[in-house]
Amino acid sequence: MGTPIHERGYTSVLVPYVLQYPANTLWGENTQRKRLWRRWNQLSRFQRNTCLLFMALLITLSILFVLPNLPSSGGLPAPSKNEAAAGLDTVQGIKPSLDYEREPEGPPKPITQSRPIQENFRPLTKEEEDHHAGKNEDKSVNLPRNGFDPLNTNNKKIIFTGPTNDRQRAVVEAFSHAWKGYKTYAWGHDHLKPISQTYNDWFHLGLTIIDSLDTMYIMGLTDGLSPNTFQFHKFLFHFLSFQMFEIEFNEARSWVKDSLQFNGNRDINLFETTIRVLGGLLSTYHLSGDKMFLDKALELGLLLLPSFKTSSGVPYSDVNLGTKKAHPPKWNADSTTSEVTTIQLEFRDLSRSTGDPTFEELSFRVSKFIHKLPKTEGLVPIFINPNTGQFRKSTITLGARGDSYYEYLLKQWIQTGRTIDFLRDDYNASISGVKNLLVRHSKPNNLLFVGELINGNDFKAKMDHLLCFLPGTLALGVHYGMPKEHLRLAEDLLYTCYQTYAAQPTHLAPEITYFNEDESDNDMIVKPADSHNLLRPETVESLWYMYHLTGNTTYQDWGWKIFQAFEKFARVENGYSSLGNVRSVSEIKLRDMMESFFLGETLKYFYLLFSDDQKTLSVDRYVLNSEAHFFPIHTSR
Ligand code: DMJ
Repeated sequence: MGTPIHERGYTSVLVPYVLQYPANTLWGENTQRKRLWRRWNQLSRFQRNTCLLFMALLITLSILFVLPNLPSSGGLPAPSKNEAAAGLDTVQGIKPSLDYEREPEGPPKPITQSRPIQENFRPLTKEEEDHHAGKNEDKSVNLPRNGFDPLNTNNKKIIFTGPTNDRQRAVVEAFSHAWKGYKTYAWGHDHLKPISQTYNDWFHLGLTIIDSLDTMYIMGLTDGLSPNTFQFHKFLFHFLSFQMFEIEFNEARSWVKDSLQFNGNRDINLFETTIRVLGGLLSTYHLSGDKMFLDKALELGLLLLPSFKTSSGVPYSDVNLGTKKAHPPKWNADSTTSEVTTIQLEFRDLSRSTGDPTFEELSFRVSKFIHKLPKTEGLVPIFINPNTGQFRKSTITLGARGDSYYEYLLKQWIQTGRTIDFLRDDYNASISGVKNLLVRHSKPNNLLFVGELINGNDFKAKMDHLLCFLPGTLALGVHYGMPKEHLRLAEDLLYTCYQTYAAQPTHLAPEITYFNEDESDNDMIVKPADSHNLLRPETVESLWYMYHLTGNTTYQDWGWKIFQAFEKFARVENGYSSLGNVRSVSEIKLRDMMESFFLGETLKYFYLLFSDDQKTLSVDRYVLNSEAHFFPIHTSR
């Protein structure tokens, strides 16, 4: 069902009554034509002139914008069949009907494969086989000094024409709803608090705007008069329906250009700022080709460099933008392992995009340093001291504080054209460690889960929602030639991740789930203190990777169920809110917070998951950072 236009945040323009008739009634019948003519004559001269002015403006704009976009002049792609059938409604959101139902109870069912899952995994090239056989040596980093890798063709601007099906349109509508709330109550601040109609600031960097830039770009929310992004059919649609243009991307761009400031006496977290802000700016630069975003990224990158001034080279967690000094967090002398190892994709990309090797050299030194430290079957503790450079005896987990260490081993290897062998080897060793030490099965339904080693020793059957990034990363690895058995692990684990949603009455997952290994009725246990949902992306992220790489539409259907649950329980009048309790539909206890990653990641992954086009943003062309921002894959180390 279509959403009424007045609910969608457009500004209506008052027009003479005569122009408010639907077009087909207006021009259809003879009698109506006469009536129209009579009404026209009843208008004052001013009203008639205003109408004529509108027509003249329309004709002028048509000439200006239609001609350059005709196919012969290499114009923009024509709207797809679906768009045309939907009446040019690529920006007209459709609110999903909430046919939400509780997932039936019962033992896990195997995924219905639409085709054998391995079919989509391409065979390795000779060069890749040599790498996997360890035939190529690891040589020192060799950066192209002129910025872009000459063999990489991914720096061209891409034009996105908007959603092509109802599920995607529903996601865009959700984005527009969230954006409208953010704009109204939190513009320029980090996060929206949609219930209290105010904002939250963490680093004072407008996190939601920057995290959302490439989402808006990919969703085609780029209408307006910018010659770079103008799409005539959307313009005409808006013009004829007397609405102002939706120009989300352009207004965000203006804010970044004119209002984003990286100064002031305030601490920012190196990791969070890198994945959200540096990542968001660089990704938008690569997709849009707009150098302003690269300039801003460079400005920020330079301010982050003091973090690396430690005796080991392992960075401190925080840096002060005013004093330009870095330091550990107040509560801990150590840095977090996943944080210091989840900045390399972004820093390398900044180096290669600007031609300044400093960023890549400093950040990659951390990876090389950690590569040499002793590990437990490839697994690492969650804390590391930046002064001694040694791990502190602490928990081993692929959940909070451990997760993206493993993710970036694989993704750095892919980003550098699969040329740096120790990254691949450490990744493979860690997945073997996961299988040997952390994978177990619950009772009574045999759900596969990945637990933790407390203090590096004691197994705990606890799994963070954050860990649900792992099926996607495993599938990506198999696509690039990692052992095929990793895919079975990915399938089983993603099934469990989905069950953490489906088992709850809200169909939304809690932050942490415990698994039962003894005889009991329930495989999963959720403690009251862990029963919140922060609108996190990880399960949807893995659903996208698995659909993207296997073509199995079951993953889309699971994603749609989750999306509907967000619509039903997290959507509020002014945006989306995290929930305090997913275990009860009557007591969800809204927490009044919409984190930037809901727009930057969760809605983006939904949009990608439901996309009819899995080629333009393929994992063969881009590697996505930990915050779902896109980086081109290079062909050299
Ligand atoms: C995001 O900021 C990133 O995905 C990060 O890697 C982990 N946490 C949040 C989302 O849950």
